[in-house]
Amino acid sequence: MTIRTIATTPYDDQKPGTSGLRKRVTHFQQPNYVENFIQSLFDSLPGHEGQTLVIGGDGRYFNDTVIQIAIRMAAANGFGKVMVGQGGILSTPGASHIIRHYAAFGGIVLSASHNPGGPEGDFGIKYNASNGGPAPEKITNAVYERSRQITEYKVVDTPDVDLSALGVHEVAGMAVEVIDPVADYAALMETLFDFDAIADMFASGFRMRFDAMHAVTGPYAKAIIEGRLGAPEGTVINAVPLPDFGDGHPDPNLVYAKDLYDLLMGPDAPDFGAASDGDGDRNLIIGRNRFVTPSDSLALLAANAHLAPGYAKGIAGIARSMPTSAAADRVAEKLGIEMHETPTGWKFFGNLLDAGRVTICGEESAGTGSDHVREKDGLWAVLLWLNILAARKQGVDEIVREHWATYGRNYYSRHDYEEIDTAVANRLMDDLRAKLPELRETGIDGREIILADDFSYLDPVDGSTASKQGVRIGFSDGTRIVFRLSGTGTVGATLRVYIERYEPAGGAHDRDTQEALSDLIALADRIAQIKARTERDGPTVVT
Ligand code: G16
Repeated sequence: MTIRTIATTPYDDQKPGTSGLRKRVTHFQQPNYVENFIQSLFDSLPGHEGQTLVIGGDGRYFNDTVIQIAIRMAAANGFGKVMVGQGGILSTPGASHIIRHYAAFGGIVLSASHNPGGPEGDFGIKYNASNGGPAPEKITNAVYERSRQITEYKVVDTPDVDLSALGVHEVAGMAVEVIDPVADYAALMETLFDFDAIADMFASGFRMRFDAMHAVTGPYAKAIIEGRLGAPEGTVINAVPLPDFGDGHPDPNLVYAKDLYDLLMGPDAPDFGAASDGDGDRNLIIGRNRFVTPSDSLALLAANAHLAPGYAKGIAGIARSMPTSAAADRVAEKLGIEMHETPTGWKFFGNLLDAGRVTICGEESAGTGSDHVREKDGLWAVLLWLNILAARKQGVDEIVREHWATYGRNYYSRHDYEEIDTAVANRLMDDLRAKLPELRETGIDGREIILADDFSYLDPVDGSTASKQGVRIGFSDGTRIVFRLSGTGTVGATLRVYIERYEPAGGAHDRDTQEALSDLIALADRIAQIKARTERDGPTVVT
């Protein structure tokens, strides 16, 4: 089989964001756009020849086309083997596990996460390294530099590989193994959690609904929750991954999973509701009459992890992204373990996990995970919750209240202003940065400001740094407002405003969140002039 070298010209916008390269499908469909990016990636991975590459995606529109391109280019670029999920399916945590389990060189995961799919929707390509985690900035920066200079790419001319059945194929001398996307992952979960105790709970009438949102978690949740744990059929809904996610928005939050929320708040609510996103790394947790914020969920999972067999010996430490509430910090303090605050992006947890300094990580953006893989893991979070419910024999609401009674409550909300003009957004952030010295000096409304900076991170493991990671304004009572621009949007800019107030143990823990934060929300607008500058009446999404 001859390797063809095709001439190409660079694109100037292939800079990976918070999690890989994400753009509209139509953008990816430009001539050689996909090929340029994949070749730039392979060119930035010294030593890949003869090695194993894992490929899979969340099943969204264009997944199948790009998988075939990636296989042909992997063969032309000298990889020894490709492992690909049956039907092209691999969840993000599933891919992370496969890379680690089979000691692969790395993996390509095709997903735009929770963004909508379909011909007019979004697509994405990200690379995970041999530890199973998202490529660190050292690699993504190299890929971007390469993409600006690329002049040719390599490919072999072969027919599409049949991905519909398990088995091994050969493409120009390279083995392509089509693997079961679920089996290894399900086996891993069984080593971490007390499946017998959870199965007993279901057998005694515990009711749950899991909404897979027509995305990648469907087959995983069906096999584990209904299959191995014996939950009644119908517990997992929207379980077949569809290229356009059933025309939905596979983002498990209170806006896009409103039906689930309404069910859990309604008269015949099941005991537990959960959902995951497009590629299976995010989670939504709702108990009967109790939504659990991702920040609280991280704290609760960390505080109770020892109840699951995989964490019975305790956890080494916790890490959270900077905008995530400080609820987990209080748990780490009580447990006497390390606590780390990192920039937004799961890639920043990798070194801490590899070094064994933290066991559990989490983010306000509905992601929690542990050292079992190097990605956040939606189903893992759901299973740990189920394990805790089975062990404590209490409902979600009761567990959450007890947690607040012990540690205090961090009222927390995120307000997103989506698709605003990029120049307006950048100016807003620049002006905010310029104001910080004055705010530090004078405070605001008679309140003392103890922290006003643009977050920088020094990785304690490899000494790398990341700057301009979000503006933080903190008050002495634990109140905090954070402003940053999203790194995952595909059109314009998204401004995220994170608002947090701490109410100590013994305080009022039953207030409505938006009401409890209303003065801070108004203050955030005054500080950054959001409404005036964006010409919006309010945020697009409140979570
Ligand atoms: C990705 C990253 C997360 C990050 C989230 C939101 O998640 O992996 O670490 O918290 O994006 O990022 P941003 O605030 O920059 O939009 P996912 O689930 O989209 O891959």
